[in-house]
Amino acid sequence: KGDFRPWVDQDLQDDTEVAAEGEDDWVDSSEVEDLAHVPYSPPRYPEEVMRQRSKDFYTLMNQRRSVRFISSEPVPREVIDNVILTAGTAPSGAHTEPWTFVVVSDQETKSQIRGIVEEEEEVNYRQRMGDKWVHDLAKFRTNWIKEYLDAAPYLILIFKQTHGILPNGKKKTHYYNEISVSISCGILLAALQNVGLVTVTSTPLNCGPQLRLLLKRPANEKLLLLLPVGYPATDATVPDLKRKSLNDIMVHI
Ligand code: IYR
Repeated sequence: KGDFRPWVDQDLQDDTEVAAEGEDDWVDSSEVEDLAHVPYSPPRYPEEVMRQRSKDFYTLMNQRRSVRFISSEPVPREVIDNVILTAGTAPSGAHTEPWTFVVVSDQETKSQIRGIVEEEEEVNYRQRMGDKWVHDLAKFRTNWIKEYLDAAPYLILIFKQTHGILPNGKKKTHYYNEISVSISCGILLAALQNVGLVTVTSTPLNCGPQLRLLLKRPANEKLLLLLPVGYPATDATVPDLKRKSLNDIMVHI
């Protein structure tokens, strides 16, 4: 399998299907409690306001770019807390909230993360990715040297929890954990854009297990994404990419 889809990290293998019946260390449905349903009325905007808000949000999000040159200038901790609270508002399978956001500001830990990622990425670029993949990335001028990993004031490592573990030790199925955490990552990116911070969605191939151990996370957590977060460096550049037009991304039936 790894031969055909080298960009799918072995370590990310989902174990939702492992949660089959018959194993008594998993919670069973007889233990489910009742839940009240309460009225819900979010704000409703007049059409003109909707039109304006849809444009304004698009304008904001269309300015988002993956930035690989991040300033070491400090960022208020409260802002990071709030963007992570925002990410945690994502919908999740059976409301299991199967995410862990590890925020790293400790300089020594950031350097250790950089060491692990650069060592693996060198092997990725030289061997695992293969000529075609490396060729497809050439125009982005990326390589295995990742200065942003110890320059950025914060690294946010997003782990998906393949299952939950209850106080009584029983395992809880985390349905759709990967798409749930992926959605929360999208919301996190929007929240960062909203406060004028930048990041790059890095997915360090083959680094998951080592980073999980470094950060002392349990075995049911798998690294999905690593986001270096900060202000853009004053001399930051980005590739001059264009986005597809509406007609190229939407079909209306
Ligand atoms: N993970 C590597 C390689 C890489 C892969 C893709 I697909 C990109 O869009 C960009 C980079 C790296 O971070 O350099």
